[in-house]
Parts: sequence; structure tokens; C-alpha cells
Amino acid sequence: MARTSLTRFLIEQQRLANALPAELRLLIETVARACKTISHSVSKGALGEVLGSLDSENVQGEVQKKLDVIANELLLEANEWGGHLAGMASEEMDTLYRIPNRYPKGEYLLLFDPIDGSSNIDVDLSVGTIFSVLRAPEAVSGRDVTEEDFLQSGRHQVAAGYAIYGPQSLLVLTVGTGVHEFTLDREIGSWVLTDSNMVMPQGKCEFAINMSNRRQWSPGIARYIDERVEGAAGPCGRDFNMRWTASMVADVHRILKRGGIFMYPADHRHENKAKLRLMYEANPMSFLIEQAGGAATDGFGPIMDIAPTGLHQRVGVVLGDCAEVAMVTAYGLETSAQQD
Ligand code: P6P
Repeated sequence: MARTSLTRFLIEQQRLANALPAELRLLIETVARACKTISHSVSKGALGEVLGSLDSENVQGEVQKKLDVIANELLLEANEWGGHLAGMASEEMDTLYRIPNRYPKGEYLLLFDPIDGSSNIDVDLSVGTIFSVLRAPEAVSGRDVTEEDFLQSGRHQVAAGYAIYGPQSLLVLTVGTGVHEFTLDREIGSWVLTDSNMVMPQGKCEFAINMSNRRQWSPGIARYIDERVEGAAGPCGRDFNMRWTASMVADVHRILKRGGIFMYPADHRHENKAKLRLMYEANPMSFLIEQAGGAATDGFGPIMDIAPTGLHQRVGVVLGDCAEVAMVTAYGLETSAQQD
């Protein structure tokens, strides 16, 4: 039986749940098309002059990889003319990107991390693109979009997804009616449906965290991880495995497919210094994980309930298995109470 294309799937979603206005469907297809082009660039590697770093830094203070900038440009160029956006924001740009006056403006805001995990590009490990879609406030139609228009909690997302550029290129997305996975069929150049209504397995014993940061963790995080390293002989009563790819997209996709917990906790000693970004990493991943039956918190409360204060705001991330995420919260509250 012929596989379902992304376009057909989105049109069927539109009919089925009326969850997908035509403009939003067009936006998702445009982002998916840009991810196909990014996948093509990533897979060229050294043959395509896309490896290595530039001597520039982004707003995060991180050295930019050539592919960071290439992917950012691809997403801007693909999306600026379609008439479905009022503005865009990216990890790679200090401030928002207004749609040029020569193009019509639309009702959506697109936020993205064009290449997540870019430190892995030069060593041929999976990297990805993460995107989040918000509705622009009504008032935007009569004025220029501002940064405040983007500062909406994750609950206001109307779509979110990621592409992974690895052994396969995958596109995983939600419009609020479940999580669905598409694989890039390179022979015909189309995203084809390969998993739908994904449900994250619960009760699995695998954690993902960068152990070298242990000295910076709060006591609750340290206790949670130490118990899982202690395994069956200790209080948690089960042996755990560990994986850490340093590409959030790859780690979160593994958890979506086979369960477990992903953690990049805030560093409790530097006024909640965290690494991952709320608007275009944590929020879209939280939308997907919750839609697949998992939980996503900042270590205490749901990430998607956080009222943003800045476009590049960072947040601690604990997501995946509901019981494990709840355990992290319990330990965090317990040790906070002890410290008070
Ligand atoms: P560390 C990649 O730079 C990233 O933003 C996420 O994709 C990933 O989970 C994390 O940072 C890796 O951070 O400190 O382990 O290199």
C-alpha cells in the first residue's frame, strides 16, 4: 500500500479534527521542505563545505558553526514570502525577524533552533532542527510585530516539531492531535508517514544527563541520579542504563520511541543558570512529549506553564517518563524544604 505523504496526512488532519487551518498546514509544509534542504546540506559533510566553525558568536555566546548559519538562512528564506507569518525568531539571531514589507504578513509566529546539537556536526553525529508555532496576537495585523508578541507560554503553541538528520532523516510533529513521525524518502524527495499517534513507553529504566555537571546539580537532582546509578541494590530497586548524545533532538527522540527520562537541570548555584532555551527548545519538545503521554517540567512545574520573560530565556528541563519526572520533582521539593 502506498505510504501517506506529509501533505496528504496534513489534509486528512484538517478534515478529521479541523485542527489545522490551511495557513498552518502551508506553514508546516514549508518548514518541512526547508528541513529537506537542511538534511541534504548536513549529509554532504566535508564534501559540501558545511563543516567547521565561523569566527562569529551567536546571542548565546556560542561559536557559530557554518551549518548553524546556513540552516538559519534556509528557514528564513523558505518562510518569509509565503504570507502565513507575522515574524520569526531563532536561536541564531539576537532579535526577531520581521517579514519584509514586500511580502504579505500572516497570523503565525515561527520560532526555531535551526541546528540543535551543532557541536556534533563535525564528528558525524545526529543533529536536528526544532520548531515551534504560535499564533500572533490580533493587534499585530495593524503594526510591526514585537518581541513581546512572541512571549507566550508553551500552552499557546499550535504546532511543534523537530527534524533529526541522522542515519535516517525524520520529521516528528504535533498540531495538538497526537505525535506523528515522517521519514524522508530520498528517492522521491518526500516526507512519508512512518509512525502515527506515538505513545511514549512508560516505566523504562534509562536516563539521559551530562554526568560531568554533577558538581553543579541541586541536592534533589544528585540524589535522584545517584539512586539510579546505585540501581537495584539501592532505594529505586531497579538497574538503570544511561545515554547522552549531546543532541537534545536525538535524546528526546530516543525517549519518545523507547521511554526513559531526559534531564538538563538548572544549575542551582548560579541564580537558576540553565542551558536549554525555553521558547525554541524546551517548549516544542514539551508539547511533543505531553502529546505522547509523557511529562515535561523545569524540575518543579510544567515547562509549558512558564510565562516567558525573554526570547532567549533558558530553563531547566526534566522530561519523559511520568513517574520518573514526578520523582525528580518530589526530591527537589524535599531538599528545598530542608534548605529553607
Ligand atoms: P552539553 C546542544 O548544544 C544542546 O543545546 C542540546 O542539544 C543538548 O542536549 C545539550 O546542549 C548538550 O549540552 O553541555 O552536554 O554539551
